[in-house]
Amino acid sequence: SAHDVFAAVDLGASSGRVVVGRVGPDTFDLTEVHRFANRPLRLPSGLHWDIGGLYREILDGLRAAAAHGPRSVGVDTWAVDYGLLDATGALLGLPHHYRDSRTDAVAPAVVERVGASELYAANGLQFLPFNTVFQLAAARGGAQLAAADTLLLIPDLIGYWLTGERGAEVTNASTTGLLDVATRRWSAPMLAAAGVAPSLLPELRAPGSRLGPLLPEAAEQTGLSGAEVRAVASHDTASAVAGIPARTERFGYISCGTWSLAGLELPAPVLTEAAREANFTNELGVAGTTRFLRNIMGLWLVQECLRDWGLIDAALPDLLAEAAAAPAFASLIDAGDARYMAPGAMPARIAAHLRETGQPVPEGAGARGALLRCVLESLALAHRDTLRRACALADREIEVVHLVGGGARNELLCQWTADATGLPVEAGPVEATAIGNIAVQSHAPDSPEDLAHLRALIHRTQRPRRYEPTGDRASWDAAAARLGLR
Ligand code: LFR
Repeated sequence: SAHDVFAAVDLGASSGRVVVGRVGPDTFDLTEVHRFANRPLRLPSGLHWDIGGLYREILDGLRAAAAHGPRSVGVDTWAVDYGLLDATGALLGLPHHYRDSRTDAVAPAVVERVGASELYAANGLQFLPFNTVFQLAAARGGAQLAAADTLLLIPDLIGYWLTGERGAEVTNASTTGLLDVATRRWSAPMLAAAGVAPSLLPELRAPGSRLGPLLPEAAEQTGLSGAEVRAVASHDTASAVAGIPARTERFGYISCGTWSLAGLELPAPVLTEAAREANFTNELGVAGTTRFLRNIMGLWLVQECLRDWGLIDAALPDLLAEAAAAPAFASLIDAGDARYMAPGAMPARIAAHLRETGQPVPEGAGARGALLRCVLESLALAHRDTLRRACALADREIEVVHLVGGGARNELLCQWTADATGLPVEAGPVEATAIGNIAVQSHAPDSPEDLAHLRALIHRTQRPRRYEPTGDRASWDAAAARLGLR
């Protein structure tokens, strides 16, 4: 037929959704059939994902998708986290959340033991305390790891429950720290650094490869008997980058949701000492590309302020209006700072940072709006700094910034990112991740030309909104200088 139908399961750190895509030569229509909250579980054993609850929501979503007759299903989620299976295939305990604190002391100890340069040469990753290699080092000696037969990253775990097939999709595997950045195979030295046996890791598989049909119980619970499951770019950020509606190679991107992932798409990794010192990561993208980027705290800062204030997302528009009216550049924070990683008491943590640095803490009427302004201006400055550094490190120039994900809805953030970078920002699609997920199922891009062709279709059907830089350049330069940023 002229159109094919696909289903995307996209789990983010704060919400999940199931989206149906109708794709044809000039069509790329999305229908969200199910959306649900993702609320972590805090237990005596630490911060965990409620993986059973999430899986039930996925089955419900796939049941809603079944009415549209998808030919295949793909699953993407956040990176690095995993479940452990015993020899019978049963899950051993609840997966830990990457924001759990158990790696806080272990990660620096592993870096100390192995050497930061050695780690970077092997896996090309930015230092994040939650990289899988550090999580495994923290789990070492525990009963679950001792009993484990197979480690599955979250999207691969869901794929296993749906199909019975085990594997490790390579874009997501590239975030673990266990993949060799040069060979794109599991790295024996990195496995040794984590202290795990090579047999724990399943075979790698490429985005676009087939897992198989649904198991009888999954088919029965979803009504999806005809569909098969395909590996997509199962790292959500890899899907989001695939879904960027770029029309030039000279683009930078910000995948802006819970995190802001800012950087460049490159043909090969950049493994210089300067890139390591600037803490840039080389993660794998579709069609053999490298995602050269850095993690910035992102909308997590906003989400955690709202949560602390007992407000829901619906309260945001009023607060954003207050932020727009608050004085510019009154107080600024480093939105790349790992001190904001853990959940809880976000406004107090920001206030403490402002006090330490001798900046005014917003008070009285309009204080929340002013704090939000501080956060959003600081994010725009972090976007600018990260993109400028990426260009310098990779020796590239860009002419446009694509901002995709939930942050594309935030007009202040988009405009300020344009103003701060001095570049036009093309904002949207909000659902770039689901689009990239579906696009890998429909187009299986495996060359830069395929990718450009796909992005042209996405641009025609999901037109981004353009923000021209209009702000006062000198004041953004001065604000960046205050934080010691580029
Ligand atoms: C974004 C993301 C980032 C990764 C972080 C933790 O959702 O996948 O790319 O660094 O979550 O997994």
